[in-house]
Amino acid sequence: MDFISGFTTISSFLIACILAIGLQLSFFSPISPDMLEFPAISSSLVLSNSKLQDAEKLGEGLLVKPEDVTIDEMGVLYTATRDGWIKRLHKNGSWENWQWINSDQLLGITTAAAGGIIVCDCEKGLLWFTEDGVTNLASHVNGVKIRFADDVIEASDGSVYFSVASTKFGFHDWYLDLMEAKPHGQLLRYDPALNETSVLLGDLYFANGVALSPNQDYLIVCETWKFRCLKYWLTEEKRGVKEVFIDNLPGGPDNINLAPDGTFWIALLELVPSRLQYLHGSKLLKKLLATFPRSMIQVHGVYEKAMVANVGSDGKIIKILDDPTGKTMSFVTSALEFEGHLYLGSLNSDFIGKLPL
Ligand SMILES: [Ca+2]
Ligand SMILES: [Ca+2]
Repeated sequence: MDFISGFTTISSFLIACILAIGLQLSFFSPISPDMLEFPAISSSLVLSNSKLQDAEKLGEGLLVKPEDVTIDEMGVLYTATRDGWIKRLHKNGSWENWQWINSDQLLGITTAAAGGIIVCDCEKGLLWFTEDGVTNLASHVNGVKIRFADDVIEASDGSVYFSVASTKFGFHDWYLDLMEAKPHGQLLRYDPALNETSVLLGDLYFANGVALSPNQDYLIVCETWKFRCLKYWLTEEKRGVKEVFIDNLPGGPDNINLAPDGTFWIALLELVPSRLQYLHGSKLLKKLLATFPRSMIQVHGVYEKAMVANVGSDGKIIKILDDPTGKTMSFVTSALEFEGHLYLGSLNSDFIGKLPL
């Protein structure tokens, strides 16, 4: 009798556990995932050269996770850090705490023709910082609050193009958007003449870096979870046409910047270590993992290495620079070329990397 009642107790316990896990997965998982497909990468691209390990550390200890970098025509470098500061580096090598806002979510930045810089804030939308303070250029689109604005570029006609990485998840939950692998991203345009913001493209897989072509006939927007960047045409004849600019990138593209020679620099994220790729093939496993946020850190590999790609205007990779072990830098999110050097932003460093080219 004792044996039977013990067996019944264990069975009941196991059934309760299975039911609890089932309920957890069905009702409480924060994501409703799709499979994430990984591109076939040509083996020549995965050869490591460790070049990013030679980067010099600018402002080490002063900068909390500087995601993006921009340099104005006077050669002053700006970056936005997790403590809400817009900091700038003068030509004489001195750092200045220039402007502050109560936000730990300032991402992409660009210089503005009218002076100052335009900054993406994941909570407030699009901000314009000048010597006089800050102006909120765009906080809503189609009556909906803009969240997770990610990268921005200003065209010569005054239009400001910017990306929204995810309309579902916030900056601190970006990895949930990765696990869900659904297209919650957008490309937006702010029109300063009308003071209006409109959606140019929806259904993007984590819309991230935004750049303009040298003669501004098209825009590039990168889709991180698709390992690709798209062209969005701006000319009269082709306005609104969407094409693939580059795909099968050897990492998830983050910010993109036009280089002086008309090529582009794209920062690439190590989204998933190869040993964990199988996780993205199981919706059930993804649902389970997403209920334990701390375990997610093991699933993506952005803290393990850094990689940037130089890509021609024909969408072909020219060269790749990397730090395969994260010795000097990991989680590099932006690469900007200026006067023969590459300036590198990162969400896992306390400095800007500077590399002679
Ligand atoms: Ca930028
Ligand atoms: Ca970004």
